[in-house]
Formats: sequence, structure tokens, C-alpha cells
Amino acid sequence: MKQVMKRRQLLKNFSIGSAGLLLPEFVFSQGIEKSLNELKIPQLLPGVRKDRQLHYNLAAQSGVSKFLPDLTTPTIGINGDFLGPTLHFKNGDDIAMHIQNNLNEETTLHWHGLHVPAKADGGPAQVIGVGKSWDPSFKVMQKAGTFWYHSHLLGKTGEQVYRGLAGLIIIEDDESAAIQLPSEYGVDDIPLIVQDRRFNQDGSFRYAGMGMDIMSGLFGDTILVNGTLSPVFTPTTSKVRFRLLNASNARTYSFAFDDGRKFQFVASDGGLLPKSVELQSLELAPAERAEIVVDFSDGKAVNLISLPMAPGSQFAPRGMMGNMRAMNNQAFNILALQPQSNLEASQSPATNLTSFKRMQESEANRTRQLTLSMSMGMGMRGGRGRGGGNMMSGMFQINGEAMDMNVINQRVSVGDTEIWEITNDSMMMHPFHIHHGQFQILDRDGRPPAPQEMGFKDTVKVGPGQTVRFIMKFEDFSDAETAYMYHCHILEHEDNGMMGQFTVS
Ligand SMILES: [Cu+2]
Repeated sequence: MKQVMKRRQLLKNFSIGSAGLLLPEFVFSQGIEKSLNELKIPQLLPGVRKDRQLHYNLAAQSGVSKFLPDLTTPTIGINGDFLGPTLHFKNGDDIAMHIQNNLNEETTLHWHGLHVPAKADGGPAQVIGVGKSWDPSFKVMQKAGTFWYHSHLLGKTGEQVYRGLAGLIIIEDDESAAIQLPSEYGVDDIPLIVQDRRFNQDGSFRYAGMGMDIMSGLFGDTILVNGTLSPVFTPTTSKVRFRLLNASNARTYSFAFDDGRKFQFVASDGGLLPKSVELQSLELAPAERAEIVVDFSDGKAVNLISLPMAPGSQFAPRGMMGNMRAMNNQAFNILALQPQSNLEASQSPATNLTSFKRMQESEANRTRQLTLSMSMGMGMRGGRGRGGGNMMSGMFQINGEAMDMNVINQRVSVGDTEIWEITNDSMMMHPFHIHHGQFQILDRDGRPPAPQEMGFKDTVKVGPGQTVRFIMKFEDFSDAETAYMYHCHILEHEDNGMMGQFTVS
């Protein structure tokens, strides 16, 4: 009872308002100045070089975390209690992974954004049984960037990621080492794994996964950054690179600074842009990443915040999803930044960060059309619905079919370049993600993408009613048997059918 009161008091202190009756209660930690916690930085795991391979030992395990002042939270993590270490690769490295599953349930680990063989991808077919291990190996075949790894267990991805099975991957190459971006991990090169969570009164995570939580995807009322509640970071250099990862199950953020300062956007999902783009705000949907460089030379304290989402961008303003906007119409704090008094002067990054060719429509061998849809009833409708063995399967479809492990939905010829045309026939935004590699966005409703979406991507927002076309080259790893996944990265949608399988052979 005492603990309940404490939690209530906490919520009351932090509360700035609440949403309508039908919605979960949203209270954001606006009072965070009262008790800031130093931002945790995930351990950097460089791997061990042996026999010309870089070896990583990972273990999925359960633990207990302390997020809230007076309560503990049962969590899961990799080599720790919550989340995992940051894996550091270099382009060209031969990686040998050993992943031990010490959980009391099955799991998988997927290398999000990496170009690896389907058998090494860590999707729903590469299940690691209880007490078992998995030893995939692959070569790093891509340029510098920020990637991540997370559970991809069929029907359980949302729950396992929510409880903590995710971590960051940093890839470097000779080019990225030479352009003078801030690059000292934990000093001026800072990972920000942003997640929203909600808690039960006993401190445990509340992952219900029913009804509205599935329909909209699960939204939380409390922000964690690298597993830190109400975090503060102290810049010691005049410029800091932040590697932003939206590792939330469903929430999209519109990152900005509360003094309106501009920042340099230098890399998207698949790596560096040719030149930095100056922005004042930046939307990241679940699974999207961005590297930004922020100038603190004025020495002033500032907050990284999320702005209210533009009306209609996440949920169609009318119809059944119209009242969901309450989940997106607040500004809230993400991270307090309090520069130390004597900042070390940072170098100025090079003007040209990298170079790559924009792919042309004329290079494509074929176009595939995919339509994302949601059936609004709670019952089974359409699709085969054998996906996760979940009652909600069949509620979310791609081309009218729900995910089925026994069906290969698309077969791509290895070496082909394809245009994928993704149409969202539903009332809310879906971040569409494809495995196997990186693509370039051609257009959204016929209009070219914004400058920050001109680079390589593996996840793209498809707003309600929108059509997005991207172009991608499907190279290497011919395998007619083992599938890659494409899916919505709102994890409750993925877990309930909005996923399909493709082979490259
Ligand atoms: Cu979705």
C-alpha cells in the first residue's frame, strides 16, 4: 500500500494532463528537473579477434532493473539486466556470433539493417530454444552507420523488445574515421535508445497487448533513454554526435530542442548522407535511426524534447482512429543537456561526408505492390491468421494476408533491382521495414522525399492513405529456402499479422 501511494504521488508530480476515457492515461515526466539521473551509456563491445574473425559472446538473460525511485522492474537483456551492449563493427569484418539463450522462453536476435544471409538474419525462423545457443557468422558489407539488434520472435517480438531485448550496432569504415565527426563513444559520440514504457503500481512493466494496445500499437507514458528515467547528459565538448534510435514499440517522436536550436543531420538508417542537413526537428518512427551533431558552444542548458505530431500524420483525423491523436499531441522531455563550464573545442566535420549514387527508376527490373491494411473488428477476418497463434492475428494484413510461417509471399531474383510500392490502406501510419539491405525512397504520394530521407533507409514511414515507393538492389546470398521478412515496425502490428516473407535466389 505504501508503494502504491508512492507511485501515485510520483505520477501526480509528473502529470501534465490526461487523455479521454477510451484511451490509456498519458502522463509525461515534465517534472524531470526535480530528480535527474545521469544518462546510462551501454557498454561498448568491440569483440575479440581470433582466427581472422571478430568473436562476440552474447547471452539473453533475465534480470531486475531500477528505473523508478522506489521500485524495481523485472526485465530481460543481453549480457545485462536491460537492453544490450553496443556492438562495434568495421566494414569488412568477419563476425562470429555466439548467442546463448538463458531465458526461460525461446527468443531470436535479428541484426536490423544489416546485409547478411537469410540464415544469419535472426528472423522468426532462427529460433534459439531455451538453454540453447545460436552461432551465426557473417561479413560486414556496408558503410559506416548506426544499426541495432533485437528479438524477432514470431508473435512475441513486441513483448520481448519491451522487456529489454534490444541493443545498438555501430559500424565504422575508413571514410567515417576521416571526416572528423565526434567519435569518442560515451564522450562526444552518444547513443540514445529512446523507448516509452508504462508501469504497473508494483513497478513491473505493463505490457498488456490487448484491444487498443494492439490497434494503435503500445504507447507508454514514461520515457526511458538507454534505460534511464529522466536522464541528463553533460556535454564536455562543443559538438556532440547523438545516435538516435527509436526503439519504441509504436510511438513516433518529433525530436527537437526546447530552445529551438538547429542541429546537423548527418546519417539516416543506412549511414551517412553526402552532406549534412540542417534541421530544427526530426521525426523518427519505430526502428528509424539518425545521427545528429549538436552544437553546445553557447554553454547553455537545453532539453531534447519531442514535439506534438502534426495532425493527421500518425492517425487519420476522422473515423475510428481520429481520437487516437491524444497520444501524439503533447510535447515532452526526452533528455536534459547541461554542458560543463569549460567545453573542449570540437573539430569541424568535413563538408563532404560520403558519396553514393541515387538509384534511378529505370534501373528497376520490376515493381511489386504491397497494400497494408487493418480490419477494424476484433474478430478474425481475411488472411490465414496462423501467424502468432494469437486471437488478433488476421487483424493486420499485407495484400490481404496475415503473416504465415508456411507461406513465402514474394520471391525476388538475386541481382535484381526492384521498386516496392507500399500503399497504406488504413487510418494510421505504418513504418515499413524490409530485411536484407538498404533502399532509397523514390517518392511519397508522387513527391520526392525530404532531404533527410534522401539517404539509405531500411524503414520508411507510410502515412495513412499514403503510397511510398522505394528502390532496392537485392544482391548476394542466394537462398530459395530461407526467407527474409518485411513488416510494419509497430511491433504489435508485426506480431499480429502485418508481416510477410520473401526469398532472394
Ligand atoms: Cu503498423
